[in-house]
Amino acid sequence: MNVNRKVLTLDEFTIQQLRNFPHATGELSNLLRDIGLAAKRVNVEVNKAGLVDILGDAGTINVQGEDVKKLDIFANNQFVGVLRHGISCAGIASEELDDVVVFDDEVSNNSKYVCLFDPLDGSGNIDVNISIGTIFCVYRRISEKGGPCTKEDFLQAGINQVAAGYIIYGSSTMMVYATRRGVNGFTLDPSIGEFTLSHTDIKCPENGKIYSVNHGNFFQYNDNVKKYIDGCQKKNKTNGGPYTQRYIGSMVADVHRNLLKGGIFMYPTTTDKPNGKLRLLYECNPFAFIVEVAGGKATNGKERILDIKPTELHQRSAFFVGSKNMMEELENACHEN
Ligand code: AHM
Ligand code: MG
Repeated sequence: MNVNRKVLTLDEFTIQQLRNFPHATGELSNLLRDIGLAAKRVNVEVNKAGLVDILGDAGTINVQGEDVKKLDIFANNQFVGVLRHGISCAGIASEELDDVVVFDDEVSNNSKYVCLFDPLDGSGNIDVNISIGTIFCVYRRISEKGGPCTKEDFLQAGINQVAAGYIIYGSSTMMVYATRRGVNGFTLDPSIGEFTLSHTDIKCPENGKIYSVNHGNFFQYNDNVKKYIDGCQKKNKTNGGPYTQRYIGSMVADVHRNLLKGGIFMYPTTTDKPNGKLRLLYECNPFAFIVEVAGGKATNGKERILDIKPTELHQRSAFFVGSKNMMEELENACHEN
C-alpha cells in the first residue's frame, strides 16, 4: 500500500479508471459517485449525533416538534434517495427494508446495476462515539434491461459482485471500494468536502497478529473454533503468536483495521445464533469480495463465502475473513473432526 500525496478525488479517480476501458459506459462511476454523495450527507449527521436528538427512536418528536428519524433510518433514506434519482441503479436492497425496492421508471429500468447495502452498520455504537460504517455492493442485473429488475438480481452469489465497498465514519471518514482490479481508499477532506485518494491498491498482509471475535460468546462456539481461538492466545512456531485481541463490535472498523494491518475477524455460529448473526448479502459478501481482491480470504467455516448461492435476502451466515495465512490456519482447524 502506498500513501498517495497527489490529490485525486473519488470522481477524478473513477473517471481516470474509465480511460483504461474505452467501451465502458461510466455507469459504475456514476453509481460510486452517488454512494459517495449519500455518504457525505450521512457523515454530516453522524458528526453531530452527540449534539442533536437524532439518536431517538424512530417516530419520536424532537424539540422543534419534528419527526426524529433514527440515524440508521436517515442513512437508509439518503442511500435509497440518491440511487433512486441517479441513472445507474435499477433497484436496491437494504438491511433496513424487508423487501427489495424496484425503482421501475424509464431511466432505472434501463440501468444495468442493482445495489445492496447496510446503511449504518454497528449503529448500536453511535451514542458512545465509536466508529460505525456503511457497507455496499453492486451486481450487474441478470434480468433483461428495459423492464423492472427482479429479486433474482439480488440473490446472486457474491462471486458475481462488480464492486463492493464501505464507508467508515471514524477519526476520519473514509470510503474504500474494490473492483476486480483492486482496492482503493479515499479519505474525506473536510476542507473541500471531497473524498480524496489516500490509500492506493490496498493489499491485506498475508500474516497478521490481530484476531477479532466476541469472546463473551466463547463457550457457545463449536470445538474447532474454540481450538483456533485457543491457538491465537498461544505462542507457537508456525503462527508467531500470541496474537492481539481487538474487537470493537463495529464490523466495518474491525475489518478495516485488519485489512490494513493484517488480522482475522470472526463471527462464528453460536448456540443462541445457530445461523450466525451477520447477513450474507450486504455484510459478509461485500467484505469477502474486498478482502479477497486485497489478497485475503473469507469463509463461513465450511465453504468460501463468495460461492454461496443465497436463497433469502436477509439470510445470516457465520463469517471468518482476513489475512491469507491466518485464514488457512482457521480453515485447517474447521476441517478437523
Ligand atoms: P448491526 O447490523 O445490528 O449493527 O449488527 C452488526 C454488528 C457488526 O458490526 C458487529 O461486528 C457485530 O454486529 C457485533 O455483534 P456482537 O455485539 O454480537 O458481538
Ligand atoms: Mg448491520
